[in-house]
Amino acid sequence: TDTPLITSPEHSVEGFVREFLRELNFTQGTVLERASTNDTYLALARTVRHYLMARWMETTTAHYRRQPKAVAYLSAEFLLGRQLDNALLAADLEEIAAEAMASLGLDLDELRQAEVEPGLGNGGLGRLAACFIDSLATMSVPAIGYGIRYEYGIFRQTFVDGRQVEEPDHWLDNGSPWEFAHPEHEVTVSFGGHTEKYTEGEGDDAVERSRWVPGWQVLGVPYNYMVPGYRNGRVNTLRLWSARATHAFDLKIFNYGDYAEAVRAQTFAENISKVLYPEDSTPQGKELRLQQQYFFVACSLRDFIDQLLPEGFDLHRLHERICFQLNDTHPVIAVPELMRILVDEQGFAWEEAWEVTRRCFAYTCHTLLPEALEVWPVELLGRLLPRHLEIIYRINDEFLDEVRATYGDDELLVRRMSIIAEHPFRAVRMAHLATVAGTRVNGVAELHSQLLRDKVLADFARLWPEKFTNVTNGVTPRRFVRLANPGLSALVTEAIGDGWVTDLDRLRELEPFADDPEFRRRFRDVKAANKQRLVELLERRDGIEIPTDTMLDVMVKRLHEYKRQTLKILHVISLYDRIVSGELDVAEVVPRTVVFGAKAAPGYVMAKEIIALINHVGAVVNSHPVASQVLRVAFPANYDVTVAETLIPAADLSEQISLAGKEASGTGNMKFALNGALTIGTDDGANVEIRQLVGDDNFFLFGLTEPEAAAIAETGYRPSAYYEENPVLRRALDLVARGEFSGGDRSVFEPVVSNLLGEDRFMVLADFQAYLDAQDRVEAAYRDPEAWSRSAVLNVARSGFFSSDRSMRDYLDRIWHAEPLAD
Ligand code: 26W
Repeated sequence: TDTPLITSPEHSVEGFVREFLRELNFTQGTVLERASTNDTYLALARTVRHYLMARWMETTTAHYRRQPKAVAYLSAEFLLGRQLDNALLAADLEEIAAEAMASLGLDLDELRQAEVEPGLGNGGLGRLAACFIDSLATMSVPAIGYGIRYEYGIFRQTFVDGRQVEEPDHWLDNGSPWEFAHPEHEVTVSFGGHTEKYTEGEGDDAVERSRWVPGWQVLGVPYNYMVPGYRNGRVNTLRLWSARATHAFDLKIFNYGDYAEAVRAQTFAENISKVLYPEDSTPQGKELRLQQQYFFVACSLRDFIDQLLPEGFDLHRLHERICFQLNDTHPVIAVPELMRILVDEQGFAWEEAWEVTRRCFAYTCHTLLPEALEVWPVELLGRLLPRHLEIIYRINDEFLDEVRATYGDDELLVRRMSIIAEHPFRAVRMAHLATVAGTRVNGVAELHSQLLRDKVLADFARLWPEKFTNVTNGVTPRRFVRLANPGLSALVTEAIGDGWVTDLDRLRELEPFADDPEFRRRFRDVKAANKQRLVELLERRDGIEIPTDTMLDVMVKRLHEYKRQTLKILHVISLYDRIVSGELDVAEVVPRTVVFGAKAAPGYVMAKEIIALINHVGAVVNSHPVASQVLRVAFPANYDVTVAETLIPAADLSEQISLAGKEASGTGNMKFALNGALTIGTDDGANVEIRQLVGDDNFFLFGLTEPEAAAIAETGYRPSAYYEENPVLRRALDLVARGEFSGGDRSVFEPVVSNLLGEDRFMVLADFQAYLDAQDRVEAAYRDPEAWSRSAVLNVARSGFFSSDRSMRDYLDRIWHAEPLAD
C-alpha cells in the first residue's frame, strides 16, 4: 500500500527561507530577532534535513519492497564528523543555503561552526566506517550501518602544563537535529543467568537442546541517521542503539517500594551506551565493553530479521539477503548470537544453522599488533553470555576436528589455532572465531593482508587460502576533498569537469596539468589560501600563532609508539640543536612549521609522556629567538575530524613514519596525498601503494623494510648501539636527558629516553639517520617551488585509487556479492 509522501520543500532560496523560518518558529519556538546561534543552527539543520526526507523514505521503502541483497556494516565506531556541510553538499543546497541565510542577515559559516561533531569513534577504524557508508549511499548500494549511540564520544583533549587532560564530550547537549529516535522499535537484550538442558520430542525423535535463562535485560532504542548519497536521490540509514532500562526491571523493584533504588537501577542498564571506550589498539578486557559489543549486535540482528525482512521470510536463505561485515573483532559476538537465534529460537539443526551463519559474515582485521587482538576471558564471557560460550565451544570443537582431520594430531597446531586460548588464562580469541566463521577475511592494505596471511593468521590461511583477501582502504572524496578543499575542488573541476567527485580515477586527467606552469601557480595559490584558513583557525580556536608562508609539516593520528611521533620530535630537536649551536645558519634552513595532532588513550602512560615531550619541545623552540625564525611547533589540542578538514588541505608534507609492518593501512596518508601534500614515509601500510601510484620521484621513502625490521628483531635489536655510533642522535637524546625541555629537570622525560635506549620496541633509533637524510631531501625539493608543486599535482592526479568508492567496489566484488540498486 502506498502512503502519500510529503514533497520536499521548494529547491530555491525562497523555498529554503520559508522552511527555515517555519522551523525556527514552530520547532525551535523562537523568532529570528531573539534566536541564539544554536537556535538558528538547529532550525537550519532541520531545514536541510527536510530536503532529504522524501528521498530517505523512498530509499527505505524501495529496499523493503525489492529485498535486494544488502550489506550491514557492524561497527562499534562511526566517526562521522559534522553533518550539516555534508547534507548541504549531498542535497545540492550549498549556494541556496548561503544565500538564504545571507538574506536573513545570517552567516552560514558561523552556523556551520556551531555544530558539535559526533565523535563516536577513536580514529582510523571509526572514520573508515563513516567513509564506507558515505560511499555505499553514493553508489546506491542497499546498506545499513549498525552501531552504538554513545552519550559521550571520544574525550575532549586539553593540555595542562603540556600534559593531556581528558574531559567528557557532551556532544548531545545542544540538541541533536540529525537523529530520529524510534522507541516504538525498541529491542530487548538479555544478559547473564544460566543455561539448561532439555529434551525435545520423544523416543527416536528426541533431541537434546540447551536454552538460555537470562538473568537480566536491557532495551535497545534505535536512533536513525540519514546517510545521504551525493546527489543521487538516495539516502541510506545508520542505526545507532541506545540502552534503556526495561520496564519490568524497575517494576520489580518498585514493588518493593524502593523508588530511589529503582531509579538507580535504570542508570545501571543505561550505562551500556554511556561512553565510547577511548582505547585504540590495546583492549582493556572490561566487562562493560563486552556488554556494549553484545548489546549492539544483538539489537542489530534482531532489527534486521524483524524489521527489514518480510514477515515469514525463510531464514535458511538469510545469506541471500545480507552480509554482515564485522569491522574488526568488536562485533564478532554476533556469530554465536545468530547461531543462538537459529538453533534456540528458530529450531534449526546445528549443521543447518552453521551453514547459514558461515555464509552471513565476513571479517575485516585492522591491526597487526598482537596486543590489539581482542580476547575475552572465558570466565567473563560465560558469566555474561553463558549460552554464547556453549555455542563458541561447540564451534571450536567442530573446527578443531576439521584441523585434526586435515593435519593429523598436531597438538601444537591445534593449540595455536584453537578459538580458546589456555594461557595466560582461558580466553576466547575473537579474531579466530571471526576467521572460522567468516566467508572472507580481509586486511586493509596489500602489505597488511600479506602479513595477515604470512604471520598473524598463517595457520588459517594455509587451511583456507581462498578465504583471505585484501581490500585496500579508501576515503570519501566528498568530505575530504570536495568539502574540505573547496579551492582545489574548483581548480580541478575547471580543468577536468566535476565527474571526479564520484569517479575519482578521473583525477588522472590532471596529469598533463602538472607540466602547466599556470596551473601550478594556481595550485600554489590554493595551498597558500588553505594555509591562511588554517592560520585563522588555530588563532581563533587555540590562540596559536603560526606563520603563513612556511613549509607545513604535519603529523596527525592517534598517539602510539608504533606510529613513532618520537621520531618526528627527535627530528625537530635535532634541527633546533643544530640551529642553536650555530652548526646551521638560519639562512640555510627551509622555514617550517611542524603541526602535531594526537590523542593518547587515557591509560597509555608512555603515549602521554610523548605528548608532554612534544609540547615542551614546542614551547622551547617557539620561544627561542633564533630557532623560532625558521622552526615552529604547533600542537592544537583535541584533533578531530573537523580540525582535519582544515589542516590536511593546508599541508605540504605528510608524515607517515610508522615502523614498517605495524600500521595496517593508514587513511590519513590518503587524505594528504589527495590534497596535494607530499609524503615522507616508510614502506608500511597503504604508503606502499601510495608510493607505487605517485612514483618514487614524488614520495620521500626512508627506513627499514618490514623484512629488515623482522630480521633485526630476530637477531636481537640493540638501540643503544645507534646512540653510541651516531653523534647527531646522541646530541638530540642528550638534550632531552639533560632537561633542556623540562627546565633542567632530568627526571621528567627520563622514562622516554630510557625506553628508547633500552627497548625501543619500534626501532626509532634504527631509523633515525635515514629519516634525517630523507628530511634533507625534502628540504632540497621544497627549495624548488615549481618542481615541488609539480610533484604535488601528480600526487593528486594519481591518488584516485584511494577513494572509498573503489574500496566499496572491491568489497562488493570480492566479499559481499551485492549490487547497487538500479532506479
Ligand atoms: C580496544 C581495542 C581496540 C583494538 C583495535 C580498539 C580499536 C582497534 C582498532 C583496530 C584500531 C584501529 O583503528 N586500527 C586502524 O584501522 C584503520 C582503518 O583500517 C587503519 O588505517 C589503521 O592503520 C589501523 O591502525
